[in-house]
Amino acid sequence: MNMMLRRLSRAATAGLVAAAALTAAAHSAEAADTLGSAAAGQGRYFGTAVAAGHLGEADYTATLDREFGSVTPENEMKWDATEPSRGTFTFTSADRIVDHAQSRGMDVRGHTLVWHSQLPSWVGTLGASDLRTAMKDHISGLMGHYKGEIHSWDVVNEAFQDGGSGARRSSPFQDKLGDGFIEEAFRAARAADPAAKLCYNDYNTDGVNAKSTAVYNMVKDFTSRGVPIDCVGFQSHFNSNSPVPSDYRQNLQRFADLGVDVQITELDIEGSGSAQAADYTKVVQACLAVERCTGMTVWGVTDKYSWRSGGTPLLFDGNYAEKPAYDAVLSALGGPGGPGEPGGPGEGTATCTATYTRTADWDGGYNGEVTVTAGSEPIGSWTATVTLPARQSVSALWNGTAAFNGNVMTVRPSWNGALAAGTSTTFGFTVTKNGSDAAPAVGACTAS
Ligand code: G2I
Repeated sequence: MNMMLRRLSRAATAGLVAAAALTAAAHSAEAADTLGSAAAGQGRYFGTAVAAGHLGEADYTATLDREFGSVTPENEMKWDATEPSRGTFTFTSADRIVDHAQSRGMDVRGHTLVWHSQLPSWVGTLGASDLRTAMKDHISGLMGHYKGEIHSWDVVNEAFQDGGSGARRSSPFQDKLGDGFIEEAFRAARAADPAAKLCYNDYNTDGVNAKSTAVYNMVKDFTSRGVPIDCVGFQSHFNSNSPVPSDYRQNLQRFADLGVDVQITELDIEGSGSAQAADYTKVVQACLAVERCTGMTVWGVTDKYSWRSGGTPLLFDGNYAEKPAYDAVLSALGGPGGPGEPGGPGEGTATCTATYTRTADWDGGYNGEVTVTAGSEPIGSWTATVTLPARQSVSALWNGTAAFNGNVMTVRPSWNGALAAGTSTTFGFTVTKNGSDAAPAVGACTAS
């Protein structure tokens, strides 16, 4: 309620109070037939990056307003856009986006306060003491202007290097203030807007790797010492060089287990057709499988304005037509065309097969692996049964979740439910033999 009151107080100056209140109510009453409303039905937000310069384009704005529940200014809140010279703040473009969002009942993510890129040159000329003051002034100036109006802020963006070192990236902040600049930024951010969730945001941290582990260790240190941090943003810019990692969900979960929210902040996946759709489904399913994954943002409305436009990585094509990836996301969010829904997988045509192999064997046990392959239709999810011989028991299972009924193990996917036509995934398990070396029987695979 406080947030609503503060939000309306800035909107009131633009004469938007009534419109904001009315459309917010209308928004929440919508059926789950858009990305935003379907995600809301799962307790998540579904957002997009927005560029102020496109808001005058009718198709752009119609698509934005219809589909999305949250917006992130793509460039308009960055340091070069908001404080081009020291102490002089300009909010015109960012205000356009925030006012538009509020008038349609959408929430706003703030991106980004402290980043080595899109940094005006004056920042790099400052000595350490001045730089510290300028960083805190930037945080309080920008966050203060939108106090109570931003659900989550990317306080620090991309502060870690790629590669295996786990080191911090060189920047004026890192080079002059040392590792502590991140903590100082988060403390200043909490003071500037206590209602906003404070996020650390980065890329190539989507799977478990050296970079994400370095971020993980920082977040763990922050939470153990009471440094204010509420969320971690996973940019999730994917393509063939950087595919959706197989341990995406596990990585989100390990951060969530530290006691912070996780958000998918800049999602785009280069590609087209059913392969792109299947990748999007994996991402949505991963978020939905992690209770503290509070929402997803795609990095733009239409392929034609994407920073990677050549890779057609978004949900709407250049004519604002819904792509297969759009249908897949809506379906994964439980909207029309979802598993078992009219037109969705499981309506009657989707099939899968399951085949078993013993992959390791030792005196007291063995490892089994089941390969699940989709038939000629894409599937949203699958179920496979494994019947164990008498005396055997399962001591571990991976890439699936199991329910037991006597010696029958029913396995459903963990992150790997969505399969494009003809493609496969595997799950594995370790069995304790208890004196029986017989093979388990794998029953029929059911697709949905
Ligand atoms: O690079 C993709 C994203 C990676 N994570 C942080 C995000 O903030 C970043 O977004 C992109 C924007 O999508 C681009 O639109 O950040 C780029 C800059 O680092 C943005 O590109 C810039 C161009 O480089 C400028 O020439 C242009 O003036 O967009 C500016 C505004 O259109």
